[in-house]
Order: sequence, then structure tokens, then C-alpha cells
Amino acid sequence: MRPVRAALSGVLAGCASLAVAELVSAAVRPEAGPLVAVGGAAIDRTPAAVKDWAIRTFGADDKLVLRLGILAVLGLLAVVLGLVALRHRRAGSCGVLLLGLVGAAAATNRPDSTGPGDAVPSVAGALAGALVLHVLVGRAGVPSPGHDPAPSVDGPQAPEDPGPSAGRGGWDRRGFVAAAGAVAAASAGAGALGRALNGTRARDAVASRGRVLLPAPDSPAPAVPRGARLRVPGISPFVTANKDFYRVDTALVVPRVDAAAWRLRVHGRGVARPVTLSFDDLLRRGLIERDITLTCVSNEVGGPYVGNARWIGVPLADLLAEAGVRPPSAGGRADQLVARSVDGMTIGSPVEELMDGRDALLAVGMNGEPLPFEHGFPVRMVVPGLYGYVSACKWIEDIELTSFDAYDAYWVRRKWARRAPVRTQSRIDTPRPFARPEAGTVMVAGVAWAQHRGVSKVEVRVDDGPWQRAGLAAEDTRDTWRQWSFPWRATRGGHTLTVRATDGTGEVQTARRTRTVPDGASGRHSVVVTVE
Ligand SMILES: Nc1nc2c(c(=O)[nH]1)N[C@H]1C(S)=C(S)[C@@H](COP(=O)(O)O)O[C@H]1N2
Ligand SMILES: [Mo]
Repeated sequence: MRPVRAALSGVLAGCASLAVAELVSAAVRPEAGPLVAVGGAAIDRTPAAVKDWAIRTFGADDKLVLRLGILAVLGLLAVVLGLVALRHRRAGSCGVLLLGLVGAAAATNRPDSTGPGDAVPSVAGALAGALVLHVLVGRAGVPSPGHDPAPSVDGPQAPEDPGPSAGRGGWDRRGFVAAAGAVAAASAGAGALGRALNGTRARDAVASRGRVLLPAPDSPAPAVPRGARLRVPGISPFVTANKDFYRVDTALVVPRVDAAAWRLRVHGRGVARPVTLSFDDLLRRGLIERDITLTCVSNEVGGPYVGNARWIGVPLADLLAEAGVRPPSAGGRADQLVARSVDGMTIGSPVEELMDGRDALLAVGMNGEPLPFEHGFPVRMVVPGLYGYVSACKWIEDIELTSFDAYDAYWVRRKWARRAPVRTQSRIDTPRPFARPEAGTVMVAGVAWAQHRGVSKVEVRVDDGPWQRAGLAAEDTRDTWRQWSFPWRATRGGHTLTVRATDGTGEVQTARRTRTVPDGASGRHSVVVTVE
């Protein structure tokens, strides 16, 4: 039974480590905790293909899966270290300290690290874990002479080796159980306290969001034309509700930023008048309201990472112009704007497009409420026509003007393209793949998007038949998607439905299939159904 006790000692040491680290991270920074730091480092080091696969397979649960994975690995390591400690008590504790160093290295190397202090939670946790392992393994494995008269009664036994017969009385059962129980209770207490303390920071942010009153926009969005919404069951709603809006980011813990303490700095090349703005400064600038469809470059053909919302925000181009920034075509010295978030994300956008008259926004509102935390509270960028990874920085706190030659942002360092306008795409929402509709008229319907160029036509093809024009819902703006529908006279048997869109410039959506890396998937969406 000694190995079981040793393994248990290892796991308890692991729990004590994490609990102490959580508690100490409340005093340092919640983001400096080892789980968050190691998870973040893992996300940053994951190859694009694996990340894409994770997003595809686990969707919004990808981060939960990562956390559980890290915990599983840690649990395994804890068991191994417990067993090691049984033979070499010091080596086990050294192993725990080494793991602590890994956590410390991850925490101090995070892009949002504020300095060497970020190592403290991991180091403190490791010290606690090493001590716990040392003490517990001592109790689990070594007979305590004072309590153990057994060897002399049962027969000749080496005192170093209690052996099976000495098992019952050969180790300090009561001592071990008491120590293990104390460690478990203390860990639970420290962990809970740490969580609660970390939670109070979030509470300031939640309170600040609760206090936000969005002013009425100086330039409201025109009402969505009545004909923009089709009444077809199964079609994506024209406006995506905040709770249904896709979420793609690298944040293992959603940043909770206190709007009262938030500042945005605008500086860099060609910025004649650098500024730092508070949240209230932004709200005072006069807001505009626009419907804009946002798309992720990781969206597969037919995929779910696209959504349409009504945003409220400050026109970014005006702010840049006031700071003295000129677009490259007007002699400006910077062709890239790098937006930085509170969690260290960097997103690079072309200055030319940001200032070409489109509604590039520093958004503060989404569908009539302050930005949800998941979508970037208090402020994020939204730019019509550019994929999110080159335009839509959430939790933004810094804007630096530079050049594409001088700086590669986060995703560009990971093989994604520097510039990435949204590709023309169309999606069949209904019928669903492998549906079994009845013969007769079946409504085929979905959405099509080509932000900032607009969608001028959608066509549907049944099997290898001719392309047939679908009915297009009215256009809201060329920055939003358009619903479409096609009443199909469905005949019995298996059929393949394919869709293609034409953008506002007359260009037809290509049939050429490409992967999402480096600048967005192309190709046409098909759905196979069996008509009964
Ligand atoms: N700070 C930060 N901003 C970010 C990201 C991120 O990982 N971190 N991801 C970007 C990507 S890839 C996309 S597609 C959009 C998604 O915005 P949403 O999650 O609000 O839909 O946010 C962008 N902004
Ligand atoms: Mo994205």
C-alpha cells in the first residue's frame, strides 16, 4: 500500500501547490497564476493547424479542454513525483520545485507580464508543494519507532524495511491520515480564499460595466430595412444576439477591465500629437452606430465563426487624423496600426483601409449594451471588410502607428497573412447536412457576406444542374451579410445543394478550395440531403 500513499502524497502536494499559488496570485496578479500562465504559453506555442483543429473540434469549449488537459498532466506528474519521493525523498521535492520554475518562467514570459514579480505565485506554490510532499512521504513510508513495537513481536525484521507483515503497524497511519487531512483542508481553504480574492478584482470591472450609460449616438444606424429579414425557419437571424455571437481569442481567462481605470494611448510613427484617452473621454467624442458583420479567418467554408451586430463606437479615422496621422496615400509615414490589448495580444491593421472612409470603430457598445466582457469590454476595434485577427482587437489599451516592415503582430508571427480582407462567402443554413426533407417545395436558405463590397447575387445549384438565382433579402449595408432563400422543387433521392455569391464588384465567389491559413478559406459550401 505504500505506493498508493506515496501517490496520494504527490497529488496532495500538487493541490497544495496550486492552492497556495492561487492565493498568492491574488496578491500579485490573477494572470500570474501558474495554470493561466502555462495555459497561455501553451496556446501561444500551439501550431496554427492544431489550434484550428481545436477550434473546429471543441469550439467555444477549447479553453476548458486545455485547462482539463493541463490538470490531467499535472495530476500524472504529481503521482509520478509521489512515487519518486518514496525512494528518493529529496528528488521528489526537487521535481516539484522544477515544475514551479516552469510555471514561473511561463508567467514572466507572458506578453502581459508586469515583471519578475509574476514568478512569485508559482515559486510560492512550488515551495509549499515540496514541503508537503517531503512531510507526507515521510509519514507514508517510514515506520515510526515510537509507535511500532511490531518487528520484535512478529520476528526478525530489518527496521529500515517494515515489510508486508509490519504494514499494519509499521507506519504512522494516524500521523499520515492527520497530515494528509490537514493538507487537504488547508489547500481547499487557501484555494477558495484565493479564488474569492481574485474575484473581487473582477467585481470592480463588473461594477464599472454596470455603471456605463451609453450616450445616444450622434449618427444612429438607419433602421434595418424590413425586407432584410427573411422568415425562413432555420436561417441565421439577421442580427446575432450577443449571447450567440461567436467568440475567438487566446484569453484563457476573460480579461475583466475596470472602465474607470482604463486608458487608451495613441502614439508612434507619424503621430504629431500623441494622446491618452479615458473611457469618458471616448464617450464624450460623439458616437456613431453601425451594423457590421464580423468574420474570423479561421472560419471554414460553411462554418459558424461569423456574426452580425449593431455596434456603437468612436470613428477611429477622426481620432487618428486629430493625432496627426495621415494615410500612406497622403504621404503618411505609417502603413500599419498595431492595437495592443490588456492581455498582450497584438493585432496589425492597414492604416490605408482604416482611413479610407469605411466605418472603422473603437466600439463601446454591441447590440444596445456595453460590450460584453467576452467581446472586449470596455473598448474594442471593429473594421468592416477585414478579418477579426487583423482588425478587431478586444480589450484594447494601446494603439501604435508603425510599418508592416518594422513589426509583425501576433498572428503574423504564426504564419497568417499580414493583410487579410474578408473573402466573399455564402452558407446554407437550412436544410442541415444529411437532413431528410419530404419531396415537394423545400426552402433552401442561408446568409452570404462580402463586407465592404456588398453581396449582389446568390445562386444555388442542385447536383450538377445549372446555377439558379436565389431570392436576396434587402441589403442593410454593404458591410453586413445578406440573407437569401431558394424554393427548391425537391425530388426523391440523394441531392447535393451548393451555393455561391457574387460581390458588389461583380466577382463570383471562387470554387477553388483553400485552407483557412494564411488568409481565409475559399471554396463553396455544399450540403447533402436525402429527399423522402
Ligand atoms: N485581445 C484579443 N483580441 C482579439 C482576439 C484575441 O485573441 N485577443 N482575437 C481576434 C479574432 S481572431 C477575432 S475573429 C475576433 C473575434 O471577436 P469576437 O470574439 O468578439 O467574436 O477578435 C479578435 N480580437
Ligand atoms: Mo479570427
